[in-house]
Amino acid sequence: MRSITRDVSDLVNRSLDAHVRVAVTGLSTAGKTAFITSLVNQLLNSSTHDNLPLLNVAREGRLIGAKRVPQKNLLVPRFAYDEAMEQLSGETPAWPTPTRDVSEIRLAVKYRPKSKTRQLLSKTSTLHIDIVDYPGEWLLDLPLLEQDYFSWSESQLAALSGQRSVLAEGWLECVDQLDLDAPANEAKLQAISEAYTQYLLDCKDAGYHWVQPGRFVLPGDLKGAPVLQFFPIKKHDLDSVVKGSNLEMLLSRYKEYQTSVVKRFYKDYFSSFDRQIVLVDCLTPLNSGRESFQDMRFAIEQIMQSYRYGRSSLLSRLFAPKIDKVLFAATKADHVTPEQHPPLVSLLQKMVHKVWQQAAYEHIDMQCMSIASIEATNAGHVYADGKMQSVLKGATMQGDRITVFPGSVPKSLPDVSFWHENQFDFAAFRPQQLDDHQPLPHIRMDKVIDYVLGDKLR
Ligand SMILES: Nc1nc2c(ncn2[C@@H]2O[C@H](COP(=O)(O)OP(=O)(O)OP(=O)(O)O)[C@@H](O)[C@H]2O)c(=O)[nH]1
Ligand SMILES: [Mg+2]
Repeated sequence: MRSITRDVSDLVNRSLDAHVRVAVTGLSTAGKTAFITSLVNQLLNSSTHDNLPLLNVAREGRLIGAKRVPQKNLLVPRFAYDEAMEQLSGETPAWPTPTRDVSEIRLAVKYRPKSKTRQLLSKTSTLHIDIVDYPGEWLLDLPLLEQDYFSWSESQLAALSGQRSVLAEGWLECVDQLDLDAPANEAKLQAISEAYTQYLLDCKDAGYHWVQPGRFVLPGDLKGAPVLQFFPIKKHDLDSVVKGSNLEMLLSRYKEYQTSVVKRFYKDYFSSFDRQIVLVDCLTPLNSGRESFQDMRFAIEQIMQSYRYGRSSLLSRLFAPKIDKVLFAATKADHVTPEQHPPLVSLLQKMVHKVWQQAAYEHIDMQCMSIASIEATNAGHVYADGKMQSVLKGATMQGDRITVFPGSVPKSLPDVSFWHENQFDFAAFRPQQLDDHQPLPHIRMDKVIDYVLGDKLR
């Protein structure tokens, strides 16, 4: 009899258990690896520490604990949590190594349900969470699906202004020398593609964020594959493509890129996500100046196109997207003093405003927050020039202790005069030394978890 009761209870339990796929993205160095490391660390520590006061399920005493479980998707590399923690907790704490590809990790979170009906069915429930890390650069490729090779080439050439045009000189010269109608020469096409890829990498190094095609700079497992060997060309007549020519090969590679790289990503990954976190580092571009900031803003606008899926949108025509909540988080908030956090959120809101309105219309819930996944500084006050001044204390990457006021964050999109008048100096900090078995110090990770997962933990 008892075993039947247990069987029934197991069955009910299983049907109550839920599963959610949370995707984390952002342009490179936005803070994805630090964020996921902290997210996992906070949940794993939730049973033994009071580290998530703003998370309702924890505050209400219903959160039992979390553990790691083997991921279900065996084709995707594992997120390197242990390696990241090892680096952060070393004698000289270091930031986790930059990553280049998609990866994932799975957690099981056990909790006591809140609703009376659910309580009657089972005392505890488990939420399985897949957390997926993928480069935001891949989302910059969405417009490629609606462009043919010639219009894409045109858009690439049209973007060659400012420093980009200087960086592009090398590959443009190679393209000039290529006879598009000559028989296909794979070695030649490879050499020009390499020069073009180098130009894209140089753009990234120069602080540009809108760098497309995204896979050229972050190829993942496609490194060296011919599908990444094409480049924009100057005008050519569409009707006169010679069979077996260089042009024909370029056209077919572009098509293959659209189908097996861009479309495949949206169909295989993007379509499986339930919730999306987009991390944005607003502070580094503010540090780097106007061109870098404008470019980042443009890239974020492009990224947001992937969340505009009205019924007639490109993505809805490809598959049924199911992301119903998107969180935009301004990362590294510990780089500025606490009273700068509201302007930082306001700045991010202004950046995403246009698409936000549209998303609300399509019933996708969006939020903006400022966070520090791993807090590397301590905020305090000093008395200077006859008044109290808000400051940050931390260690530089070289390990020197410093006390600084890094500057004010503009609460709306900065105009031209702003760049003349303001001096930003957001220094990079080394992670703080961790006390044994203490969770990673953070700012508002609990608020993030509550927004993204709170409704699944009721
Ligand atoms: N102070 C502070 N710095 C951070 C925080 N998160 C990230 N950083 C800094 O930003 C750098 C990049 O963070 P990552 O987490 O590696 O960023 P990513 O988006 O995974 O970058 P890629 O893997 O290169 O795409 C780190 O090396 C840190 O220097 C944070 O919460 N606080
Ligand atoms: Mg990373």
